[in-house]
Amino acid sequence: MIDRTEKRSACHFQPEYRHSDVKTQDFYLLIEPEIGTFFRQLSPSRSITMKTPGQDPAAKKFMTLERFINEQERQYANATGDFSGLLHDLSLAAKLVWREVCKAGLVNILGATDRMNVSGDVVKKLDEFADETIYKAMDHGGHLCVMASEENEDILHIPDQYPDGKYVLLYDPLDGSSNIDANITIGSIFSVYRRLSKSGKGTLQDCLQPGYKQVAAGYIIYGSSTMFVYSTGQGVHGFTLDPTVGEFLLSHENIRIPKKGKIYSLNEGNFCNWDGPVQRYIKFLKEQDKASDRPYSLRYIGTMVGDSHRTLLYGGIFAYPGDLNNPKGKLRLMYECNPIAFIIEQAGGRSSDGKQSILRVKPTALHEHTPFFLGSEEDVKLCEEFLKGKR
Ligand code: AHM
Ligand code: MG
Repeated sequence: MIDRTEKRSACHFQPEYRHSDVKTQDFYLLIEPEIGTFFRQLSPSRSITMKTPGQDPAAKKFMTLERFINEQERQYANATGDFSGLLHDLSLAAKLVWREVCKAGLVNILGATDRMNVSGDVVKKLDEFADETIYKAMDHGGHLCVMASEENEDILHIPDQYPDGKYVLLYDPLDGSSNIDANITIGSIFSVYRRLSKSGKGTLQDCLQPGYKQVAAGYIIYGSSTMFVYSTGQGVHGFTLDPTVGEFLLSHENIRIPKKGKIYSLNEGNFCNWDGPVQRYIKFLKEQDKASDRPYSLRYIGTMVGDSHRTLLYGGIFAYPGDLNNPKGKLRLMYECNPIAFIIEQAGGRSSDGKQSILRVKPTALHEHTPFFLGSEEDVKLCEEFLKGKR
């Protein structure tokens, strides 16, 4: 098991910019204007008047992510605020990663480090930054008892000095890492479960829960704009980051995926290695037939968050099937497929491993892979018929 407590000295929360400070009883809150967030700073000796940059009164009328989370919480009489606190921490983590993603072309964080992650991919520096940042943004809130990240082989414990909470967080810190150097959309993905163990440190079993048990899931997409899309099981909501005020603002309320689309999305370069049913399905999508709106268009970014986000909004199907080289495909059940499947199903779509909903798959290992099909209900159903040999 990995104990990351010792890494706290390298904490990224030390603010690099001090545009304004405000004094409270025995500590200062330093505002980080780029992400509109206050950080606690101990042992100050001077008192300075607060000047908050970018404070636009008009922005108050907008629904921020924070306000949305709080208003959702108020609907639950017994809510402790724990879950909302967890989501607030995640939105801060998102802004910290976003800030670095925006600077990726300017500072020396591009390029590969010389080590591989547990799936054998070369780890980019930005992946490491995102991985550590999310961990450090989430480790101290008292909401989580354990975490697991796609970049780390084993579960990640909460440092001893912080309380253990009742939730479990799994995350892919930076999905689509091979696209970083080309300035193409990338994303972060998260998945939240309630713990199974009673108390103390969380365990591997707390992490290995099927996707239908997720209490929340979502992703942050760093594209032409940055969005935070999430669901707590009550629909899917999207918030677009307004960088001038450092807030995610509600831009896509209650997203519903079209029942049927006209786009397919997968790495067709693997065609020769697919089995017959997958090949037949893709050939079918490319045939000419006006009645069924074929041929479909092909779109493929190679970042699952980006391809899934487009599928969520426009409909159609995204897939990463198994092939001769990788019978279970490339995508990871716990970090990539489950959270995205939760979002798509919440939006009225469908997910599948070819036989059943992704959310029903019983996990056996943290980093296991699975064939993955998701998208509009009609498209995924039809695909499943091909996969089951019915077409
Ligand atoms: P990553 O987590 O290392 O970025 O890899 C996952 C990515 C997915 O985002 C994407 O769907 C897939 O790999 C693309 O794979 P391929 O290059 O084989 O098409
Ligand atoms: Mg990934």
